[in-house]
Amino acid sequence: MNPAIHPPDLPETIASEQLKQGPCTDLPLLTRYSDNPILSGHDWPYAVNSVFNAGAVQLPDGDTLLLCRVEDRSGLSHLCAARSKNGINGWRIDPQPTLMANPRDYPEEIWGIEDPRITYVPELEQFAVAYTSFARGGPGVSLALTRDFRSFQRFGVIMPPEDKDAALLPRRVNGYWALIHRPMTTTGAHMWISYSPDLQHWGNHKVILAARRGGWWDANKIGLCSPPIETPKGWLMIYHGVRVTASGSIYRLGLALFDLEHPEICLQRGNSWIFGPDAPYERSGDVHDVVFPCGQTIGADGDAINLYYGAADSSVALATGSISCLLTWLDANSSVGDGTER
Ligand code: BMA
Repeated sequence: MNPAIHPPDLPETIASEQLKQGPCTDLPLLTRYSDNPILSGHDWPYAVNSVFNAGAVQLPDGDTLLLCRVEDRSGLSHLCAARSKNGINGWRIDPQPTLMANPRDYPEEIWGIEDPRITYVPELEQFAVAYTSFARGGPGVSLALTRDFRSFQRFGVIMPPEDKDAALLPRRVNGYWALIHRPMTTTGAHMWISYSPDLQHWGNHKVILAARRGGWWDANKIGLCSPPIETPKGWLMIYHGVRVTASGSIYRLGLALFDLEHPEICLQRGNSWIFGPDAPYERSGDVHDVVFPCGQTIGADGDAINLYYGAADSSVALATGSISCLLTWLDANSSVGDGTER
C-alpha cells in the first residue's frame, strides 16, 4: 500500500455511500467522478496532443501524484507529473516533462516511454516506476526508482520486447522481487510473473493469468492495469481484456485474486467484466472505446479506492469504489481457479 495517509475527501465519501447501499454484489462496482475527465491536454502548461494512462501514488505529504503519459505532437510519449491535494482537482503540473525518453543512453526508448505503473517499496523507501519503452523491436518493460519524482535511477529494459503492462509488487515474495508483466506469445497475450534478487536480473517466469478464448470479453489479449493491491484474501488485480470487433477494439476491466505467498496461483477470476467504456469521453477520442487504468490510491480506511484511468487515449478520468466490495463481488461472481477451462 502507499506510504500514506490522507485520503482524498470526495471519493471516499462516494465509496462509503456505496458500502451503505448493500452487499456489493451488483454492478456498478466503480463510480465515475461526476466532473470527469479530471485532466486532459488542455490543462497542460506546454503544447501536447493528449494526456492519459497515468500512474498514481499518494505522497508522504498527502498529495496525490499522477505520473501521466503525455503524447506530444510528434506522436511520441513522455511522462509528466501532476500533483493535487485532493486527487481530484487543483492539479499542479510540472512545467517541463518529468521523465523523457533518453535514446542516447537507452536506445530502446527511441520512440518514447508510456504507461507508467508506480509501486511504493517500503524496503527501499523509494517508488518503483515500471513503464513501457518503445523502439524498433516493439514495446519492452523498463524500470526506474525515485524518491521524489524529480530524479530517477534508471535500470533500463528489464523485460525485452514484446512486453508491457508491468508493475512491481511492493515487497519481496519468498525473498525475491516480483514483477507482473505481459509478453506477447504465439498463443496470445497473457499475464506473467517473474522474480529477481536485485531488480536487474529476472527469471523463474510463469504465466499467472491466461487470456480466455473464443467469445469471452477477455479472449486472446489481457494485461495488468494498476499495480496489484495486497488484501488479506490475496493480491487483487484489476486487468484489462481486449475485445476485437469489426469496428475496432474494446478495452474493458476485470478482476482476479492471487495467493499472497504464491502469486502465480490464481484463486478467483471474475466471470464478467466490471467496467467498460460508456461515458462519451471513454467512447470517443484518439482511440475510441478504451478505459485503461495505470494507477490507484487507497484511502486511510484501507478500503476506498480511487482508480485513475486513461479514457479513449485522450484524457485521465477517475472512478471510485471499495476494495471490500470488489472482493465480495469476486466471491459471488467467479470461477474457481483461473477460469480458462471454458
Ligand atoms: C494498449 C496500450 C495503451 C493504450 C491502449 C489503447 O496497447 O498501448 O497505452 O491506451 O493500447 O490504445
